[in-house]
Amino acid sequence: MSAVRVVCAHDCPDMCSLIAHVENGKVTRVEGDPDQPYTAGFACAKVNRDAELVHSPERITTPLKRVGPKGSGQFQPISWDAALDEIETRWKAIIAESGPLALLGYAYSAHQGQMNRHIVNGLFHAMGTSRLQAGTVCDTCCETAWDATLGPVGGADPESVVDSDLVIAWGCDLMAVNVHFWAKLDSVRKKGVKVVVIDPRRSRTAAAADWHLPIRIGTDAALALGIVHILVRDGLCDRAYLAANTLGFDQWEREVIPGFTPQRVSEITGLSVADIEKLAAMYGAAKHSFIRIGEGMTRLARGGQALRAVATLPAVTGAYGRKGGGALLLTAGSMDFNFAYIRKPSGPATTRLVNHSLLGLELVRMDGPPLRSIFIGANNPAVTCPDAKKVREGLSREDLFTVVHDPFLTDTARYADIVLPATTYLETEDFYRGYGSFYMQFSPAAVQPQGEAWSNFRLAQELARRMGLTDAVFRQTEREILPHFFEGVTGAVAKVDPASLLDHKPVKAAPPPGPQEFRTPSGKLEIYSASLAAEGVPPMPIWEPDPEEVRDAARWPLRLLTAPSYFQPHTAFSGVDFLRKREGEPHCVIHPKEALKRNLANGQKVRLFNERATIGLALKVSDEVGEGIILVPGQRPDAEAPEGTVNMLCSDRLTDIGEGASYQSTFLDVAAWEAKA
Ligand SMILES: Nc1nc2c(c(=O)[nH]1)N[C@H]1C(S)=C(S)[C@@H](COP(=O)(O)OP(=O)(O)OC[C@H]3O[C@@H](n4cnc5c(=O)[nH]c(N)nc54)[C@H](O)[C@@H]3O)O[C@H]1N2
Ligand SMILES: Nc1nc2c(c(=O)[nH]1)N[C@H]1C(S)=C(S)[C@@H](COP(=O)(O)OP(=O)(O)OC[C@H]3O[C@@H](n4cnc5c(=O)[nH]c(N)nc54)[C@H](O)[C@@H]3O)O[C@H]1N2
Ligand code: SF4
Ligand SMILES: [Mo]
Repeated sequence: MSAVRVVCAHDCPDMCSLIAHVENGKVTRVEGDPDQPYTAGFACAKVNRDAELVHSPERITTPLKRVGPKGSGQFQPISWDAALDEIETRWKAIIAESGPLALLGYAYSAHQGQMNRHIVNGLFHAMGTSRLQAGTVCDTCCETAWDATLGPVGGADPESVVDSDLVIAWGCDLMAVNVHFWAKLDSVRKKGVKVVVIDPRRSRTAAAADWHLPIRIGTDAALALGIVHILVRDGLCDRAYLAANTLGFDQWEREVIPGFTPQRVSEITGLSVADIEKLAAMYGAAKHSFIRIGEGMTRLARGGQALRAVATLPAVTGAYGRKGGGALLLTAGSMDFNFAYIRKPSGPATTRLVNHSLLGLELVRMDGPPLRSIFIGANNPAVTCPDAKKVREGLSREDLFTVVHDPFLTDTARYADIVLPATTYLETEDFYRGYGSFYMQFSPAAVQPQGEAWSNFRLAQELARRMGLTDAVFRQTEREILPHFFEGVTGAVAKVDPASLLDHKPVKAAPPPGPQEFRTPSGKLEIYSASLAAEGVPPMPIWEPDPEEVRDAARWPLRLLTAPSYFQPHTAFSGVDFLRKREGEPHCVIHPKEALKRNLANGQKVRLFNERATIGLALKVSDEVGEGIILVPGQRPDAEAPEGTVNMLCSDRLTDIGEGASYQSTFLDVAAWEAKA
């Protein structure tokens, strides 16, 4: 029996250090590593079961070749050699006939190790194919909006929250997605510091906080502007900080802020004038306020404006300049590694891009050349992409040669011509850096690859060899690549010797304590953004009604709220039976009054429908959400639900900033399953 110090590779801001207990080549148990100060010796409820993920009986053990219609899931086992020979032959023929743009590489974040995450994209970069505009389903809206405001720089250190005097979880369900930050708040709250949650639903975090403001979906910019209105009115702005560190405050104060009176903000957000006043007074009185900004509130049509408005608040009170103050969206911007070494080896600097959200459309529409082959790794777009029906239509094309690399036979893999068995992270060596903390760590594999599984790393290197690529990164080991990540780096990371990471211990590399850095063109926090103005986006944070949303809201009585689920984040844990049961049947939640209107009862099977699709889920009736909302936690595979999956209802419309997915600009209705037309 041995205990191996590893890192959790799931897509999560915390980046826990873990101990994997191994016996006879099997992982028997995974637990938190007590030697990592931030993640502090505990793993979340999901990862506590990762031994069951690695050894799930549902894993694919050999390569598979399709023998039935696309989507049917009929496959027969083949050897790795046969699978790779077929891929090589088909790709070489397609490139000879149509050029490399006819191929699309599609890999994203399910393995957070920087080698296994990026080497697949590096392969397609070097091949000069069409490439994925990665992250649009997730964080490109909030990240681009943050960058337009503060520049490409990390936010506050989550560990600095011990010095805060007010904490706001703004659209962030900490207990689900950032549980170690939540744990940090224990000691802070003992000192009497209040935790406020701004979220349309009473999440577990909201229920456990000091105060929950159930804001209307998509109105956060208005609330932030209303707070600024009151801070200006009551003389609570830090004028010296604003003058020295921001751009455009005067114009914003003159042209935008006057329109956001408490009365108008109350009408927009659904919050009372008294609550808006109270929140602004609390925020104005606090000197070291910390806002943890979630991504959820930016996954809608005007999400970029919401992010910009909220991220500007700490500048108005000067909290960005003080210990324990500021805002945290992501930290990754301040850990400047040279990941281009693996992500962008040789190959053209620019190429044709495919947005995740438009995958279905582009598979059908793209021309000159059309897409003739797609490789999908570490992604389940048939479930997690908006307009999932269109994704499936695209993947159903008989003339599309589809390769899927995954540990499990996902809904996406069912459309593949060739399925390749992937390892899980506990079978890989890799280098990690957090996106919600400032730690880095080099992790060994806990066990050998199970069955015939190959890591992303091994597969990309073998495909590179077969396709005749000569970049060094496709021949080097993980340990040989590691020092290249540190080439030319600046800031705190530059002080770390990569060789010191080989003992597998976590290393912190936070920016030195001090005021929040801004990396915009002006070097200041840009309330007025010339780059947004040039793109035709309102250059100062503002809330405006969205005409398409207004139109759809008139047609459909409910608005979709989509939020991470506790035990089934996206689909990466759907191979763990215990966690599927723990999460329960795929379901939706509506307020008792909405249930009464439709004569629906708790636990019954319902259909959710709009102009795009009809899906079936179980119904939970609860005042966890207000009227006019239907909450669907997580995104679950079709087979687990009565019918379909939530993203079949969502449009592929892109957000105002960063071309992100707009799941929550979805309007629909619900009825008894039997009422199915
Ligand atoms: N358990 C678990 N952990 C996860 C994930 C998961 O699915 N489950 N996902 C992982 C991934 S891929 C990511 S990107 C990260 C981040 O995960 P995110 O998906 O960004 O999660 P949150 O930041 O919590 O944002 C969701 C919260 O925002 C609220 N919300 C939705 N709309 C609005 C709105 O208009 N206004 C306001 N104020 N709030 C709103 C929702 O009710 C919900 O509580 O977490 C990662 N960790
Ligand atoms: N309605 C709605 N949809 C959403 C969201 C939402 O809030 N609402 N959130 C969006 C967000 S934030 C994100 S990030 C996306 C996530 O969407 P996806 O990126 O599709 O994530 P998963 O569903 O977890 O699928 C990851 C797949 O990778 C596989 N995998 C795990 N480890 C490895 C590995 O090492 N190698 C390979 N090859 N495969 C591996 C898993 O088995 C799984 O099938 O979903 C988005 N979809
Ligand atoms: S909290 Fe996040 S990083 Fe930690 S074990 Fe769970 S999924 Fe992994
Ligand atoms: Mo994400």
